[in-house]
Amino acid sequence: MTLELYHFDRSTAAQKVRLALAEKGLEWDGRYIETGFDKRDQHDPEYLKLNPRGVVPTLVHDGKVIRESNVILEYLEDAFPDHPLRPEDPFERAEMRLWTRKIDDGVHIDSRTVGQCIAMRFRSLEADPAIVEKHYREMPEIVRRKNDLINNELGVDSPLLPDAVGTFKTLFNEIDTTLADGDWLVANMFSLADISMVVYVNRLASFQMAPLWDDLDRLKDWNARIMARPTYVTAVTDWGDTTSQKRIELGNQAFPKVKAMWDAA
Ligand SMILES: N[C@@H](CCC(=O)N[C@@H](CS)C(=O)NCC(=O)O)C(=O)O
Repeated sequence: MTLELYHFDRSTAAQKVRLALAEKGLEWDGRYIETGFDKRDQHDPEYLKLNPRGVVPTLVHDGKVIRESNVILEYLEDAFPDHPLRPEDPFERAEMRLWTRKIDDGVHIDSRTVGQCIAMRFRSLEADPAIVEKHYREMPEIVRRKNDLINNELGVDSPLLPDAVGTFKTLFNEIDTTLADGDWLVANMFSLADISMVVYVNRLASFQMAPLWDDLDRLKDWNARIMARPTYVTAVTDWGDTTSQKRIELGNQAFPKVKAMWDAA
């Protein structure tokens, strides 16, 4: 049996899959996708055959290609039922899926907007404009391309940012409220719901935004519990991220404006 994962360090969508693989004790071979403007492996024609949207993760299980992180997570549950990360009960399973689908309903794209406006635009601003232009011309996903172009140009003044910040205020409050009923989001077990949400909390924290949710004690405790799991350390923390210093610097600069948006949301 072989499992190959196309991924990169700081990708939230890939972090979820690495975390599930670790929780399930599955061995996998990594295929690292370099997204720097000088490499752009995600737009390589060979990779686009596996993942036409030009994104990670992609899982290849014994030659079968599975895309979309939420689909991959459910596939792993179906193919490898040991160490379940999904409740048995149909109603609880439905509740779990209401959490995971939030990501595809907007959380992921809003996370990209927040990250791009606060910090990640620096990559485009510092690169050769001709290479950046080619990158966006070849980017298969139109929404991502359009949003990035606005966010790269305007940063924290992007008209897309206030709503994206509002998405996280609503989401993090919902997580905090739900945790009043137990340690985990669904069915008193660590599940795909927790895995799917926690990576976004830490994504925003990587941009120095954690003071925004300093009043959400249950969310903070839940986050700390997950980060203390040995699987989180190997699947997420140890992978680090090559842009962390820049994120800290630019995150601190952006904080007052983002806080004003959070307070107004
Ligand atoms: N809906 C997709 C989203 C995947 C996605 O956005 N991946 C990002 C990293 S988190 C990526 O590959 N970005 C590369 C790029 O935008 O060029 C999933 O859940 O698998």
